[in-house]
Amino acid sequence: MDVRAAVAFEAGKPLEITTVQLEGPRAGEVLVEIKATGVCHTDEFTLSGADPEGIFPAILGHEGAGVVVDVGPGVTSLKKGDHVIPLYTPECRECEYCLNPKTNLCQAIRTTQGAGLMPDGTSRFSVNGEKVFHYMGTSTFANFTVLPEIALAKIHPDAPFDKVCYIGCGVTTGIGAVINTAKVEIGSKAIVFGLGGIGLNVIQGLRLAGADMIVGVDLNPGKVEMATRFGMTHFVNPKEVEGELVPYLVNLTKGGADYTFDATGNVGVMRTALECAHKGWGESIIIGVAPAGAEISTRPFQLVTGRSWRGTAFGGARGRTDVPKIVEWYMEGKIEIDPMITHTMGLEGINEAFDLMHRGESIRSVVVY
Ligand code: NAD
Ligand code: DAO
Ligand code: ZN
Ligand code: ZN
Repeated sequence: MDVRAAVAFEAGKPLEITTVQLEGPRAGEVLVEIKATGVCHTDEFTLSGADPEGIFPAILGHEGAGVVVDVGPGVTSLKKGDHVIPLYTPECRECEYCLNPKTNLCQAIRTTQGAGLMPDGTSRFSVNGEKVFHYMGTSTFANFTVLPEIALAKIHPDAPFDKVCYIGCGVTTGIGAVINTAKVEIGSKAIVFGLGGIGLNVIQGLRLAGADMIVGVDLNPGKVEMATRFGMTHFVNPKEVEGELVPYLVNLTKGGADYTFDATGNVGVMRTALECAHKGWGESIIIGVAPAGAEISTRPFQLVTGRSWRGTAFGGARGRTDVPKIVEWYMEGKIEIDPMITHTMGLEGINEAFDLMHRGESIRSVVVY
């Protein structure tokens, strides 16, 4: 079938809106009509060429929501008409990783997904007979896409697509980092570096978890209003701190934070985040994705004296199990999403979403098909 898609033909070039051919679902696969998709920093990272695993031409996008229109042979958990959120971290419930409660990194389709292909090693997308690669197993910058059954979470049928698409990455990553990865306790002190689309969700996760002190750190003072609305109790702009940032933050938190989170992707910030975690027990969680070749460093004594460094992908969430629950939290008003969606546009306007992100003017732009 012909579908409309924003195709990344080359790194560093704007997406091209064009007609693409999509093959129907094969065994274990599902055809989904994408109704809305967020544009995340990670799409920009890949489009810019900074992603060492970036493959072109490809259909990017990994923060979607839509409706099942067809299922391939052997699909049992989904049917036509179901509302779904695509999962770039699938959940097969059978692999060694899914069976280990310590991780959410299902490996069932990891190799082919990383190569921009469906699990049988082929692509469903082409332009004039030339192969176009999938991206993160999701490719939500197309109005129809094909995914493995294990990479789809079935959600509440009344959930608004243009809001809950954000649960496909940013919301789950931020809230999950707090609840699943850090397991923050009531009364904790926390510091969040980077108040963008991920950091704001870390902040609302901390509020949900009952943290007492939620310090936000960002170079852009334009982020303060939104972060305060979501639960930030103190703001620090590193540009306005005289002297070193670490002792300033340790002093502010009276000894260091119980939990710190990097949501910038900057390795210098990651070091600061580790070092302002409390001696003896502070945990620092890396969420940000650093550029190719970047490395983190600190003095080992920081770890010897009880701080720990950890990381999280998709907020440690098991998508088919956890994403429907987060959608319910949104429907019940336990979490907020709407104010973070600062811009919406049609597919034709998708490059503007990247421009807004570069200028630091958006939290989330959502493309509505
Ligand atoms: P964003 O661009 O919306 O936000 C980043 C924020 O960091 C901005 O507000 C910016 O002003 C601030 N910032 C930049 N440099 C800073 C510095 N030196 N000190 C303090 N603040 C600084 O990006 P986002 O969408 O929130 O994504 C954040 C990171 O999370 C990215 O690296 C992204 O790739 C990554 N990410 C990771 C996962 C995961 O599963 N681990 C999932 C999604 C996104
Ligand atoms: O299992 O080896 C693996 C890779 C899992 C990929 C998880 C990606 C999470 C970080 C990328 C940002 C997503 C928007
Ligand atoms: Zn698995
Ligand atoms: Zn994302």
